Amino acid sequence: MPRDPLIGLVGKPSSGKSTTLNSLTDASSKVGNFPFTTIDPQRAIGYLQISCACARHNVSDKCKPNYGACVDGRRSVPIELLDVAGLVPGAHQGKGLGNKFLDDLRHADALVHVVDVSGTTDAEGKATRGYDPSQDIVWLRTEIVQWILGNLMDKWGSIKRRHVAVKNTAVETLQNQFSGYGSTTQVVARCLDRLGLKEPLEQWSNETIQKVVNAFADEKFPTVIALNKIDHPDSDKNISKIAKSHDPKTLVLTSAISEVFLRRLAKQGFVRYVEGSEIVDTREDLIDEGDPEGGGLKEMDDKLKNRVENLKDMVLYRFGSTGVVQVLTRAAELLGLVPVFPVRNVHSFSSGSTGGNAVFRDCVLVKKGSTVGDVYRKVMGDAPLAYVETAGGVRVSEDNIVAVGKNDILSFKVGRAQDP
Ligand SMILES: Nc1nc2c(ncn2[C@@H]2O[C@H](COP(=O)(O)OP(=O)(O)OP(=O)(O)O)[C@@H](O)[C@H]2O)c(=O)[nH]1
Ligand SMILES: [Mg+2]
Repeated sequence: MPRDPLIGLVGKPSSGKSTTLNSLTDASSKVGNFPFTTIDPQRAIGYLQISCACARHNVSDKCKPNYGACVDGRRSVPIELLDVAGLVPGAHQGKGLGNKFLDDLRHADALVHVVDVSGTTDAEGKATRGYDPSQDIVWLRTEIVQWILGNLMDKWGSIKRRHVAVKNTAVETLQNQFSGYGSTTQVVARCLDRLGLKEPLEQWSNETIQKVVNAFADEKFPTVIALNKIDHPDSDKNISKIAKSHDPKTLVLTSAISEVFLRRLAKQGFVRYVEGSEIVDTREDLIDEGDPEGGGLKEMDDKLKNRVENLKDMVLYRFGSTGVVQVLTRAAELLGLVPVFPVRNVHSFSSGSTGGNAVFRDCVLVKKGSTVGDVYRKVMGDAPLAYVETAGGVRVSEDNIVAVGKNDILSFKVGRAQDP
């Protein structure tokens, strides 16, 4: 059965992984229904913001998610996050938490590399000044590639012999080795296609094997680079340097500590804050705008007011937001996640008995290329399926691909008969 997507946060000690995780998981200032946040110290539920199907059907006023929240068509969908601590240069040789760290990674579908872009921590996470954070991007990637490569090369002799003896294809042989990383035949096939290798596997040079492992790392661990601590005055020059040499699609600028701070202030009733946005209103702001009650917000002392003003100037007005919400959006884009809305009734979008006339109670995230049948098995397990309908009462087949706006609202009719 297809698993739920999992996003792993990686990075050296003190880069801000746990702060980022906390900033994304404490969603208690929002309206809605949040039955869980932290599962254990390493795993937590974050909230991915998507456009909800309720918006395009003009039923946002009736949208009531079972999990997460939906405000005017912006929906927060739970997604699982993993804090993978203990990575330092040399981890693949057992330094730091070494292989234990790397084994945790196997379950991740995408990675967020949290980089301390202020340069105030060295490669081991110790306090310093003027460290070049672009080095972290290089060594972390190298660790992952070396880890996969090392595991493969340990056994390459016998892998080759078996490959020849049982006359497997290169895809079959590699998938046997990579299945432990949660790989699939399709992933391995895509890597080999992209490389267009001519020689048979048993003649691959070390250089070729390295190319294959690199391509596999790209496919299996698409990575968002979160340049964190942008609130620090040393960050600017490092950001410009990294921006010159990296694909902008993979970079997000973040201040995790600012997001944690703003969400806490909102929870305590000092500000109104739209998570992930640049909008922070204080009591005075709202009074100025003509609400004599100031939105019912509490008065802040001067020290707190200054901190909020500072944060606006250093982070929100300069960068547009604290960036952490975009981290998940970007990871979801790299993975091509598609939100699918299972409903009982494809005309009213309700869920039948539960929830009255509330619409779009459920939303599941599936990877791009998933079929209607994949979604069915994820939602309903192996119960027999009679037929499936999408919006407008149109029948769809199990083999149809789901995509945003297409076959993404589904009603599964359980039963044996193929025709009603
Ligand atoms: N200025 C600034 N400091 C931050 C930011 N995010 C985190 N920090 C600080 O950096 C330090 C390390 O943050 P953590 O979140 O504990 O780092 P970590 O990556 O989880 O570290 P390990 O658990 O040791 O691997 C803490 O003192 C945080 O307050 C940020 O956006 N800006
Ligand atoms: Mg931590």
